[in-house]
Amino acid sequence: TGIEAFVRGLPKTDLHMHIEGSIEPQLMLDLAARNGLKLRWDTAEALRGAYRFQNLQSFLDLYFEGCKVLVTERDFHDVTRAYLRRAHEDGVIRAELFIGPQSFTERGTPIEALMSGVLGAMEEARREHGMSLGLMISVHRHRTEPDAMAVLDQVMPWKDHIIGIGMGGAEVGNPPSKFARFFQAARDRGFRTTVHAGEEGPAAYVREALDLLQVDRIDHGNACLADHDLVRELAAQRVPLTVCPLSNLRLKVVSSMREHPLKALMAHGLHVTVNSDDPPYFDGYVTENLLACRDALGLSTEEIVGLVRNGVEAAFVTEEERQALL
Ligand code: ES4
Ligand code: ZN
Repeated sequence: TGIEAFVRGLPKTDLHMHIEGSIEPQLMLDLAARNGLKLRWDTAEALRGAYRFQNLQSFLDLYFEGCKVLVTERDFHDVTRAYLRRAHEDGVIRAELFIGPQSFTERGTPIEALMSGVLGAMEEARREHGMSLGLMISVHRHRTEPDAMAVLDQVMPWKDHIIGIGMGGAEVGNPPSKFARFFQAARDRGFRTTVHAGEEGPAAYVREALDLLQVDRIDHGNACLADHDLVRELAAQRVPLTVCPLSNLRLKVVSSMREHPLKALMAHGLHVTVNSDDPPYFDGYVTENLLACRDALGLSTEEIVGLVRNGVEAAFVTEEERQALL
């Protein structure tokens, strides 16, 4: 339709996506075969059919199972290349990619294989598609703070190829405060920071992210609406929220797209961006996320353009590069 082509054609950002959550089902089967691994599904349709979740944990269980197919440098290269090609076709001009090394290093994959594969594919996409790209290292909040510190140490040889540090994983019971020293260390080493907060967790976790971790962005952030003082501060400081509407739907953070708080967040003057999170698992890249919001919430063309522009403003780029993207 007209609006679909219009949204796909808009130069967009994807600031909240996980490389290991971007493996399309057929690629997962191909990588499993290549590595001599047996999956519980033998067709792409059967695997896609398993992408039905009750909550964040039920998703994480399947997602960490899927991570097992990423073993060699070539695997990390191929999955990153596939995402970037698809995002480029979707009209993404700037992507910031999370990878969580702990899922792979715990099984003996050397950090070098992971970093070389991902960074090599990113360099190719810059050259072939003209994309602007940044890599962010994400740690797991359901593991310990010393584990996170070890990741920070492991990736320091690639410091100049990493734009930021983030954190995901099982949110409830693992508040930002558990990682205060880790985020201080990340900031001391010159990284931008972001943290998943207020996805399943309460507004208090978003508050901790802002005050204790002093992050530059909040990933998700939906729950902030329960705390009016917090909303005021987030708006006044223009802290970007990387919202992922279809992720929220599929993980039952919202019961339907019509209940999604995107418009409420926008109405409070928050710096809202729309992102894909884990596209095949949640059945949508950035365009589908924007269109789902438009259909359910009645976004105007101006509101869609505003959300897309917010993404460019929230990107971890120099002012010079931001001007070039606008
Ligand atoms: C997540 Cl560790 C991780 N990866 C992908 N998506 C996520 N959502 C919350 N934590
Ligand atoms: Zn995420």
